Amino acid sequence: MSVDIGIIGLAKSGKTTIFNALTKGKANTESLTPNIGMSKVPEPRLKMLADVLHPKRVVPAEARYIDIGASVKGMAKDEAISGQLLNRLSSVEALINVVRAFTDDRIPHVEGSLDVERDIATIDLELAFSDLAIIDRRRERINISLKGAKQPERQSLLHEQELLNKIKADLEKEVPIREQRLTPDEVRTIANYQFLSAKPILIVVNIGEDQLPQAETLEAELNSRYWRPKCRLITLCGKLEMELAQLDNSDAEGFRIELGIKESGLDRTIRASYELLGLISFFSIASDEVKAWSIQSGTNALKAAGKIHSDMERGFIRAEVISYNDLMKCSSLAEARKKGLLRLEGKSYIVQDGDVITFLFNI
Ligand SMILES: Nc1nc2c(ncn2[C@@H]2O[C@H](COP(=O)(O)OP(=O)(O)OP(=O)(O)O)[C@@H](O)[C@H]2O)c(=O)[nH]1
Ligand SMILES: [Mg+2]
Repeated sequence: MSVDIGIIGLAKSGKTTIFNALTKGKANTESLTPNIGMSKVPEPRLKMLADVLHPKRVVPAEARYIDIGASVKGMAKDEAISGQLLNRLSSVEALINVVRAFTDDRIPHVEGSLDVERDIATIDLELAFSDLAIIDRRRERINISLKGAKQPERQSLLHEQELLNKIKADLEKEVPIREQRLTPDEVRTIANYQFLSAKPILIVVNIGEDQLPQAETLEAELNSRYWRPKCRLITLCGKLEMELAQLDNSDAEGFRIELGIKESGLDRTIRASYELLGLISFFSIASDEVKAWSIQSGTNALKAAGKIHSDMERGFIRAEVISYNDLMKCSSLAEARKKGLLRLEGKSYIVQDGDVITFLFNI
């Protein structure tokens, strides 16, 4: 199971370019059809684990990127487009909003001028429009249902109506749902609607190659002005990252050092998305295979097993756990066992970042 991330933004902001950079893809930037691609989640600890455990196979976790192939601007106005886009976007776990900062006279900016903050606000407004349309439809249905409803259904409908009214009022004040203060109960009540403005969002400011020397300052400056809950902002040179993604790793690394880029666009994007989503990695070892998995921080061993296979969750007996750091102090798993570094944990054990786990289960 992968982490799904949707790429949105204004027209010609560099969505497909960034999609190609992230997935090492070669999608045609001229085409307006949606692109879906996978990328391996960079995890340097996997290689170190392979050196100690000598598995036959090492399998990284994966992220799936969906480039919707259209501007989300105006989508709320066109029901056909909005229906299609919504279908693609509603199930993703996070959004990447690609905002143009590069200058290129051959590619006119759709809004006539460069303005990062205006474009961020434009997209937020579109997401809010889309959510408002869903809320209005639901409110109508609630009104109809209320006519014949008896307790306790009536009570729960009224409760939902009140919550939707509150969310609507805040959306109309241009506060996206991700910034609204909702109780865990309220979050659960609206989870099924998969509101777009509720999703964590990573703003990728797409800079030109000429802006590379200022990339860090620009990122720090925008971040200080634009700090929001469930939101991160990074700068990235999409065009360059796309070109580097087509090279083999060592060549790309060489160019990066020359250009003074400390970390690849893919690494930075994934790291920021993981922070945004509160994801951590654990590693499973089974039948000569070491696999990396991404889970929400705070997940227990039972649910972590279920991420691998539903049988493992159903037949869960115990988890044999060692932290990555402890394992690195040994030359093999056998040595770690001899030293007593492996722990047996039950269903409710909270999996920690870097845990190396063998699940014991029966089916
Ligand atoms: N100079 C420069 N051009 C870029 C950069 N990033 C993207 N472009 C160019 O901008 C144009 C639009 O990029 P795309 O990646 O197709 O943008 P998009 O958001 O997918 O566009 P649509 O899908 O048509 O809305 C392409 O010609 C890219 O080559 C950049 O960092 N610098
Ligand atoms: Mg495109």
